[in-house]
Amino acid sequence: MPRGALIVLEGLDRSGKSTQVSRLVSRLNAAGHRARLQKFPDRTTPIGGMIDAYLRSASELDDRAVHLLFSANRWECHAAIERDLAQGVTVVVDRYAFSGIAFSAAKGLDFTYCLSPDTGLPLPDATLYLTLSPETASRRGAYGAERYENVDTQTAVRAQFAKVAEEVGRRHGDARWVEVSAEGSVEEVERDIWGVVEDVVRRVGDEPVGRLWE
Ligand code: NYM
Ligand code: MG
Repeated sequence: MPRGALIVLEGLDRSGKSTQVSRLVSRLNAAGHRARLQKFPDRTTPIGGMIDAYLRSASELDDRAVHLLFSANRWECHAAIERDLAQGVTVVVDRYAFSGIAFSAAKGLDFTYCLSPDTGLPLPDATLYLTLSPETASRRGAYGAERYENVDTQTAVRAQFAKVAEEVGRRHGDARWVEVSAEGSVEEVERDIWGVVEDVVRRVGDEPVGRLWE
């Protein structure tokens, strides 16, 4: 049986990821692929609950401690992801290790340190990075009330995402990281994402799943 594809959407807050991941899952299922959504952080687990409290500023945590919790939250889900991929289900992921690196490195944690706890996770077949200019972001209205949802942090995170893109290209090849402009309408962005994903899903069926940063 051909395996499913691991497709990640990344981007700054308000880049439209949540809208696009749910449209992508629907479209894949409508096209006859089995697909499901996985969101990180997954706030439904006990570790996710600690992350949620931190993001809502209901708790304070050391920067390294919370970095490791975000990674642990991915590790507690990896077996289910790998099982689904093996059974032919495409897993569409809303944020992954790349957000983990970008947000923690933006706080000043060492870039190489930030990479290491996610080493060995299933490697996405494609990561679609939704790009948004600061001007468009500000036109989309006020940020939410969570930690990191402010212009200064988002600017620093954008710079770290550029480093992450380079690192993915260097370690895993440029084809694994695809920039998609999120400036257009929901339908335009959806069409651009579909143009990439359709090919990936068809192509990876008999390739083994790679390992992140290995
Ligand atoms: N975030 C997300 C991190 O800082 N590290 C991570 O590993 C992940 C997956 O959590 N501002 C941050 C980015 C977001 C915040 O995510 C909550 P969302 O997608 O807004 O629920
Ligand atoms: Mg958010």
